[in-house]
Amino acid sequence: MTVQHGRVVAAFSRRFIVETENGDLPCQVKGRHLRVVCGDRVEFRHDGDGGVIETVLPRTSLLYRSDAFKTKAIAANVTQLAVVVAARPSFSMELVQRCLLAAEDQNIASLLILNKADLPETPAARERLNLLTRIGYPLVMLSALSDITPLRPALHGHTTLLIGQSGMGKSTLINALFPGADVVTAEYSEALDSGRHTTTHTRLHRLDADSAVIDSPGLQEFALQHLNAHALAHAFVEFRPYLGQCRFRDCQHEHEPGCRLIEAVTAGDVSLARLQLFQTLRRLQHNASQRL
Ligand SMILES: Nc1nc2c(ncn2[C@@H]2O[C@H](COP(=O)(O)OP(=O)(O)OP(=O)(O)O)[C@@H](O)[C@H]2O)c(=O)[nH]1
Ligand SMILES: [Mg+2]
Ligand SMILES: [Zn+2]
Repeated sequence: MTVQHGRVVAAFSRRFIVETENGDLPCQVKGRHLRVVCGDRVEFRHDGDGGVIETVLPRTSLLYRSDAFKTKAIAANVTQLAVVVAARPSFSMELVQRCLLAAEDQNIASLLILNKADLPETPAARERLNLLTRIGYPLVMLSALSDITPLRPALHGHTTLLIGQSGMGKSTLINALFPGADVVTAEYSEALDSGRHTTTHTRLHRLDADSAVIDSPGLQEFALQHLNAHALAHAFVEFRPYLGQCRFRDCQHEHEPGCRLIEAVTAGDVSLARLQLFQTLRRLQHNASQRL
């Protein structure tokens, strides 16, 4: 059997579904060391009713989150991250920003989706996002239950990963985009169990030859231990013009004299909330690296 090319559309622990020229094929992986992630482009061979993945082709990006103990790959070859939020249940601005920082580190474009625009609390949620729209992140406001046309142009030509807390409506968006997908969605009930999420696997859905959208399980945390202080600072896009300009080469942007970032905050060109988030994350990162 000859080697064929395909794309991994779903990854379970050791089983995968690969999109091939002739439809979806259940696959296993050859050997124990090959790490395969949803979105990977692979070489596989047919084997009985299924296939065996033999090679993972070079990735253009690998999005992962980590803590001090482990890293967990979410998806490969993503070209755009869409962070989905809604007015209800309430969302964490810090979590949204952590997702954006991870994307910046991988040079992945990002966009914000404010879903459930039908909810009366939406203007207040929109206001909270000003911190990010002000520095250039595009925002699409829509209601997945009624009309997703505002999102379509943003998806064209991209592999877009939908990410966000549970209950924001990621799977509802998938169902609106892919009428045949029939993904399970559910009312989010904090009273029932705050740790619950409806989607349990990452899944790639093909929109057209050049575009795909990936659904992922709701996030409760998104650690960034894999970013060192330098990478972290560069992931704050609006910091970039000031980096390397401080008086001290090893400036931590805390209270050093001649810190260009602190000056930018004083001048109102960088928001204090963003510098504070940087400082919080840098300290977390520093403490974790001391422990290892
Ligand atoms: N009012 C309103 N409700 C919505 C909208 N979109 C989704 N919902 C509801 O929000 C709830 C959660 O939707 P899901 O699509 O399951 O959320 P999810 O982000 O996929 O959640 P996880 O899979 O747990 O991460 C469901 O009850 C949806 O019907 C919307 O535009 N307006
Ligand atoms: Mg879901
Ligand atoms: Zn500085």
